[in-house]
Amino acid sequence: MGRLDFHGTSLAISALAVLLTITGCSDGDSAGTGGATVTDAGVGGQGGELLDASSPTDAAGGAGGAGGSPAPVPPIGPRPVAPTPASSGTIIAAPGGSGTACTLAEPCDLWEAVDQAAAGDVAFLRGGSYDINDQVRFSGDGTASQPILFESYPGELAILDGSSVTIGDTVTIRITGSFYVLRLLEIRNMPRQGLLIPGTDNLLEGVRAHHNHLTGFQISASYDLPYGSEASRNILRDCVAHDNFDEGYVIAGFANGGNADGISISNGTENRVEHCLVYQNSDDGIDTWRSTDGYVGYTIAHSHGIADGNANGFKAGGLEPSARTFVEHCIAYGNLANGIDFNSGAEVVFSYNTTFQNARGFSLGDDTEADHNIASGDTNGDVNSAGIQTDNSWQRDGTVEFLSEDPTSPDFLRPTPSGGFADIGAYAGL
Ligand SMILES: [Ca+2]
Ligand SMILES: [Ca+2]
Repeated sequence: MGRLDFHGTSLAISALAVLLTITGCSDGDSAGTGGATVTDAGVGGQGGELLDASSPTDAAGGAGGAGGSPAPVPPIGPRPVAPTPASSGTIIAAPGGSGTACTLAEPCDLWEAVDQAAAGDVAFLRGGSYDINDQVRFSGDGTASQPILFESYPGELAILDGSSVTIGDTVTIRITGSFYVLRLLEIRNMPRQGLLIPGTDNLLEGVRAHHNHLTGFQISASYDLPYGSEASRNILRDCVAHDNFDEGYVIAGFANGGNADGISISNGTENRVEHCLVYQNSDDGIDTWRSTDGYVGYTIAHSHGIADGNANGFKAGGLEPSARTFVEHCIAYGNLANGIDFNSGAEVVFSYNTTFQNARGFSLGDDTEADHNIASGDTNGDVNSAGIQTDNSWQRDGTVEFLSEDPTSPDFLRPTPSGGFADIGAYAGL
């Protein structure tokens, strides 16, 4: 089965355009394509050149289109992420960097910057593509007040690209340490996961992972209990994961599409996904598998399911001890299986979400709580007959009408004000 092209990817591109508009750079793959296949044409060819701010031109959705007025901040999905001021930089790396000075005049390479960065450092990566042909290990420890920050140099875009490594190779980018902050970076074409996070208390903001050969962002360490000392309390905020896929490979750990999610929280506790966008990954959008007390909010998942992928938008649990995943103000549409699925997680809560045109809207277990959700146009029905269901759209009279069913519209899946459903679903109160 090919990629599901559900209304194209213009909503995603629109959100990304907002992101890039604010950061003042464009990676060149959003402009004018409009289709399902995002090819990154042009980025590689630019080598180490600085990416230029002149063409955040996609304009999908028309937000901020003509007069240069700022695009409205979307209440759900990625929001603009403001760059850290250049004057804060303490370490500078560049694609062609060398030596150990790590200054603007003499930038070092990525690995030297990673080695040198300690609590309180601000490491800027100059724009361009970094060939990730060796392990990258963020293994230090920052603190809550003095994190270790890595970010694209203001106005530029640093791309960590694994395409020179054979698919299935074990070269990875990992955060094994704690209190790292990674902002405004792009990670693509890695031979397995885009970014692995076995560490704790890290923050990703405005990071984009795509076309990696397993999951885009995976928080994962061991399944040993009690959870908390690894793979815990990490936050992904305003991040995008798309077109991560593992179909067609016969390699241990790959599953012909079935193991590449947008964001996986495989174990650990109290991890959070906020205001993210995931689409066209081969397995699920967001999968909290065997984690506990996870939070997923204000996030969009669409068009999942390629080859043998499970094809859920949000999968809120899995094997024991998975429990208490909380999903609120999220939108799932165009996924080939369930929009939002408890997947045998214990004590899962789905509150104020909207599903649209998935196979089924919601899949609940006996102890799942589902309240104030909207399901519409899901071909196999709104919900199964299980769980604790309170004031959801299917429990009300009438039919949900939306202001728009066009993903490029800012009113996509927002209920009509007087239709009797505006007080529930993902947009309630927003
Ligand atoms: Ca799977
Ligand atoms: Ca999965």
